[in-house]
Amino acid sequence: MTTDMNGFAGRLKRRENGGMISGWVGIPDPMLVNHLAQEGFDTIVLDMQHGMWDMTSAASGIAHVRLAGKPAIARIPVGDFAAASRLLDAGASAIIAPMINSADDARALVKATKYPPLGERSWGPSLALNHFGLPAEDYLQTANSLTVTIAMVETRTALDAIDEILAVDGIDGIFVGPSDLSIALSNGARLAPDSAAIDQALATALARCRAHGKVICAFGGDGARAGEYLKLGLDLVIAGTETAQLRAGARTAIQAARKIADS
Ligand code: 3PY
Ligand code: MG
Repeated sequence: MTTDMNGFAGRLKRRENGGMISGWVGIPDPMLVNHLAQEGFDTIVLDMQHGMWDMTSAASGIAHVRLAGKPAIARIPVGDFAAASRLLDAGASAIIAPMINSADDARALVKATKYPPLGERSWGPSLALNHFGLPAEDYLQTANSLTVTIAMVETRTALDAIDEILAVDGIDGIFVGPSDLSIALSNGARLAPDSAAIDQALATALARCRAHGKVICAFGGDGARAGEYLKLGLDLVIAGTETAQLRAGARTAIQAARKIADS
């Protein structure tokens, strides 16, 4: 299957086909993401915050996602805006930045991910030119709209500042992290990503994103949760991690084998 990889940002913003479903991979193996990208995912996120990707493996992972005809997204470690810029240079179509709690955080993110006049991204998109198939001048003129900058909202502070974060020029949207948000909203008492408190926060975040004309994404622990998010109107959702999907697939195969053997 091939998609228009360079059209990713436009398709995301238009919410084509009722929203996107993305893979989510923490195991730093480019071949693994290439396999996963053969499935019906619209894109794959390489998670550098809690996953084990380093810059070299991530650059290779981005190439292997694109080799499967899909655009790649990278989630950077907290506050590592220099990594955001390098990942865009390596050909990432979007950056997800965790723990963006204020307009100042959002501006720092934009500074690293958008060329002037929006930011101060430094020039050097060596692999991105190859992957996007664009001459340097065309990449310079279009990169700010071809790539997507997404701020994670996953604390009480961020939720309170959501309008200020969304108002920052160059922030294309937000990504709700329901695990951290549930911990924050309960003052550390609960890990409850599927709770009513999170549903309420998601509804608020969705309304604010729509008011600002920006995209909203969220992490879903499994396919059912991802489906609920899409039904709610989110633009890009995660349907669980690669490890959860791998282990669920193994469990299903073992159960199927035992069921027939024991019948
Ligand atoms: C969260 O739920 O806190 C996330 O960061 C998603 O991985
Ligand atoms: Mg988080």
